[in-house]
Amino acid sequence: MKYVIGDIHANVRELERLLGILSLQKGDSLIFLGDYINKLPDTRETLSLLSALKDEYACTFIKGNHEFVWDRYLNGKETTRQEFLLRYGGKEALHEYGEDATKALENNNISAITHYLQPYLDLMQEMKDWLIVDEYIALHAGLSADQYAESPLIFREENYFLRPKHIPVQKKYLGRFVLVAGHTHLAEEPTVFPGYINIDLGAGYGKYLGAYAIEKRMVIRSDGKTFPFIPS
Ligand SMILES: [Mn+2]
Repeated sequence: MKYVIGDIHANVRELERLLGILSLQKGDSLIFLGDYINKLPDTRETLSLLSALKDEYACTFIKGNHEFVWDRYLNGKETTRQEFLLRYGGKEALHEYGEDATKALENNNISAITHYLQPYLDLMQEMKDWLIVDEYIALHAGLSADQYAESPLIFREENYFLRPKHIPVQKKYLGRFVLVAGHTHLAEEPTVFPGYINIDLGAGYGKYLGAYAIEKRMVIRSDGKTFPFIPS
């Protein structure tokens, strides 16, 4: 089975709960939609669980806007990205490393933060911007109208950040691929259109984590509730 898994934001409890429900088999594939950390404080445990999953299953890690910003900040030394990180959970991500770590973000001490977040940066090395799988394109946020006929897709910064109101949700990419995305927490249930499925079920806000089971054509929520993919 192939599963696309929504935004985790260090909610390792919901990730464990979801994995328990999926009861994975050898040969299963996991496609994570990005935003692995920030907002909730269990950075280390989340990263080590993801790394363990990578050893057991075929995993694809899609890059979210939070990875994009950390990458530009730590690897690209773009200190203007600090504002986003301070605002959207970067301090929470560093909390368990102690006061020096959160201070390092306040002081733009990039080398210190790089040290703390090394496992995150290692994982980032293998991240992709999108993945075509069966009749779907898995990506963090969305595509703009002008990209729906673009092949190969040229990914841009806005594709990590697009909100559903700016995504042509009735259309399919190249006329045949449905977007499976996270990024915007709309509801505790998936939001479904003919060309767009949103599975950010709010793990970053202490709510649920969702997985889209491709062969079953249904979203499985971390409490066990399921939602068939029936486009509105
Ligand atoms: Mn996001």
